[in-house]
Amino acid sequence: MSSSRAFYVTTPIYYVNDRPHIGHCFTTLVADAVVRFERLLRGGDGATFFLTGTDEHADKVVTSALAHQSTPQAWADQNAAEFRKAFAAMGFSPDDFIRTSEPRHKEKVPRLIELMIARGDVYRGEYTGWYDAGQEEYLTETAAKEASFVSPVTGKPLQKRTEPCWFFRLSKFAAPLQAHLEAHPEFVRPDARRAEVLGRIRAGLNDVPISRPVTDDPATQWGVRMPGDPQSRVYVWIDALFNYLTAVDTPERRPLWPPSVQLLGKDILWFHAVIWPALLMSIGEPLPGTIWSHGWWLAEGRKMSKSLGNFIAIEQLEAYARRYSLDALRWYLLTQGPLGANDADFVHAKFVEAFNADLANGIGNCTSRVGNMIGKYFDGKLPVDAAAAAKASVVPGFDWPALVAGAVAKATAALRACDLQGALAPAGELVRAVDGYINVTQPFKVAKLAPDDPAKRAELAAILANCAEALRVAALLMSPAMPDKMAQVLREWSCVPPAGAPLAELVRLDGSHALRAGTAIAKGAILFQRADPAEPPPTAAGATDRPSS
Ligand code: ME8
Repeated sequence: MSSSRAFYVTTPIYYVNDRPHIGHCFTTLVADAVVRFERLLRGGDGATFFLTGTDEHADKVVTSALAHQSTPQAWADQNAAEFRKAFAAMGFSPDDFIRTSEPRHKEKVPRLIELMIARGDVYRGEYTGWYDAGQEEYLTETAAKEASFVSPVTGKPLQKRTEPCWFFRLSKFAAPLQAHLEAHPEFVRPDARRAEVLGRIRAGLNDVPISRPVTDDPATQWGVRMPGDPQSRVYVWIDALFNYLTAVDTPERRPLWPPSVQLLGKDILWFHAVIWPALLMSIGEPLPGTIWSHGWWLAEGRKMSKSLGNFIAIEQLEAYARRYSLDALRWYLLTQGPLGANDADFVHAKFVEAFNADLANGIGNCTSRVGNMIGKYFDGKLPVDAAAAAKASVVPGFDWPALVAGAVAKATAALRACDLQGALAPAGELVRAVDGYINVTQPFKVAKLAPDDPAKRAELAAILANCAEALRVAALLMSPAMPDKMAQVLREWSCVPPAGAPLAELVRLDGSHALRAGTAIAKGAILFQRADPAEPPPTAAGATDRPSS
């Protein structure tokens, strides 16, 4: 993630045949936290832009619409609204939500394809292959054979089909793609995925079909027509990938291009790490900085699927948010989720464990301890400048300016390396250091001597100011994951950062944002109440049989 230019992050655009579930919310949450972190780092210095949206021209949208006595557009409207609602409930802050059925997108796709035709990269031919109707994807002869001619995803038989078709000359881009991946290790994250993609590119790339025929079947009439060929429509994947470009193809937004980070699940890595950059090379556009592909959320150890009916639905996430707070849910998903190459299981016991350890007994308990002591011993006012306290109270092992600067540097470096869990971890380390410091310095004992001893009173003041300042920075570093709860702490401690100040400025001890003597530190409401591990998982009260595919 480069810091010099605008920061543009995208999520996949989601199919609207179905309603949102944990997977869709997770990728979008990661994007939300990453962009909030970038805003924090940059302050007002340089724009950030966060795009999400829906992919609407899939055949399965038509099938699903017809099954519900609806039209594709009405069905897409209804489900796109469900995605917007779910994303609002998760506290996401996208700058735009693109739908591929919108004119701003539909009108641009044929122009981009015309450009590829003019370059000789798109040509007419005939395609015979094994079609996976559920996935709307052709499998190569080898892949179909390996899968025993049934869909590896749905288990339904593959269909052998021959159809007139437009092809994209993907083979032409094998060498430049390979060179790009070799020269830019950051282009595909994590590394295991990059190795996978490189291996496949080195084995050679075939040209790929990018159109589907239009027939009397209503399912084939939904979608964007190939330019100059009303009998063909653009394959939904090509239509969908272009959304990242069409959304910012306006004079004001053009400087955002290309995306800094594109987030997606491992299921669609091939389209994003191979087809997408090849399309961009063909139309002469610069490539995105990083394609970041995460693993799967599993439910009780199993892949979530329609046939198993074990999707963790938005209603269940909402039940967790109601019971433990939205920020606790965000924290769990982000810190225990499948951000790297591995999958992660959604397990209630693990949720409660992380909730108690990191939140109730962690940042929650620590801010309340420090707030209470400042309340009790100093009338709720910080007794001394944090900068002076750092010099006054030198305890072996607790060099606060170094600990705080180290946490900020570690978080920043991790974020730049697309390691969000690494970026969130240093805040927790700071909280643990504050707990350790309280154990060593024992402010409650110092307080007993303070009334008669000015030196002890100064010591107590310095201890508490050091704690408060470290926790202020911890709250800032946790705020991309938990915007509401951390804003609550910063409000109660009268240190809400001014808009536009970059993190480096906010955390400088000798700067104007460090805590000052006299700052009101309210005891505040309990942030996270410890949870009983024996309590059953919250249930989606009032979950009804809402329309789905
Ligand atoms: O593929 N765990 O849309 P889609 C984690 N429209 N993430 C998951 C997940 C899980 N179990 N299940 C889904 C499409 N996801 C296309 C994309 S982009 C130009 C077109 C997330 O609705 C993950 O990000 O099937 C995955 O890549 C995406 O949802 C697939 O969403």
